[in-house]
Amino acid sequence: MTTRTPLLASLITATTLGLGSAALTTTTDAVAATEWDMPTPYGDRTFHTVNIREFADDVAERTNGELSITVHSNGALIAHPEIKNSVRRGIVPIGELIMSRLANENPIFEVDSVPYLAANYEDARALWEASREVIAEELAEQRLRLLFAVPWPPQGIYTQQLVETIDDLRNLNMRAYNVASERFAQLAGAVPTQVEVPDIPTAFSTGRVDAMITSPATGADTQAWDYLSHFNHAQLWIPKNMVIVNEQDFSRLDEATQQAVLDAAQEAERRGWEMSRQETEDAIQILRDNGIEVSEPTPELAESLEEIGATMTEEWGQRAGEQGMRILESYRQAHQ
Ligand code: PCA
Repeated sequence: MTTRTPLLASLITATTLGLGSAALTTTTDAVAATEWDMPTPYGDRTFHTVNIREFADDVAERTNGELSITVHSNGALIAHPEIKNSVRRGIVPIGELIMSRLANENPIFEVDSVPYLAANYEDARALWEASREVIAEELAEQRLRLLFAVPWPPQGIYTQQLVETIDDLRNLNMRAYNVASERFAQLAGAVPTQVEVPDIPTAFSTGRVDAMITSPATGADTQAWDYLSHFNHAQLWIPKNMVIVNEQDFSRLDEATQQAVLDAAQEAERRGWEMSRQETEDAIQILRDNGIEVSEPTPELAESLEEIGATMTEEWGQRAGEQGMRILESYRQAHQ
């Protein structure tokens, strides 16, 4: 053989390596396997990502490989702010994002980020059950199907010094990730800056921020001990990530495959809630082991945090309107 076209050359190489056979046989199969790319915003260490990879494996298994989902973590394929619209437009069929990122579209998406409305797992579960339908309906209007949602551990405050009163947060540059964490920083007299998780280490090392609100999980995943010394386990709220799928892509799957996705999603949600609880304890221990001082709010700080919570609850209520009231009403009923 003398010359080959590059395409032919790569085809021959692929076939020699045994990579070509699958591609060649699928053309003769009755149904070709479907491949989905799935962008997610957080890194591989994060339990959400671990859970989503298990979800993808589960889907492959339940469908005998008819639907194969490739997870692209850490915002590598699509950055967090673009994930929702990319799924809506069908650029990718499926993706993960934090629900409260959509607060600017509709305040119901940030009901899980109102301080102290549901700050332990039982309440967070009850709030999710009270809000799931309204949130799913809202997404359905954009031809998006909500598959599952999994909470982060409760949110606390990371700083470079001990925080005993709210005044200790004054004028700090505080990293935020949604409208609620931004508003919280403002009400605490700090200066909020939005930073995505993959950018946290750089934001601290360049001095752009010197404090943050997040979970023990994200603190441990981003090795907070490299640039912070204190974690206050204030348990402000329990935000959730959600996995959404483009309805048109979903409807193109045959019925059995659709059902397999729904079953795997239900299982991922159950598993994810358990992982999250476990992660709270594990991550706090990791923080301690690496020299972070972990404390609970002093009575004085707790009082100020509750005041901020009351203000934010009122503000949310004013914004959230009829849909918000529907959620609060069924949440209250679940509490009785
Ligand atoms: N980690 C994500 C969202 C909430 C959390 O615990 C973050 O810090 O952006």
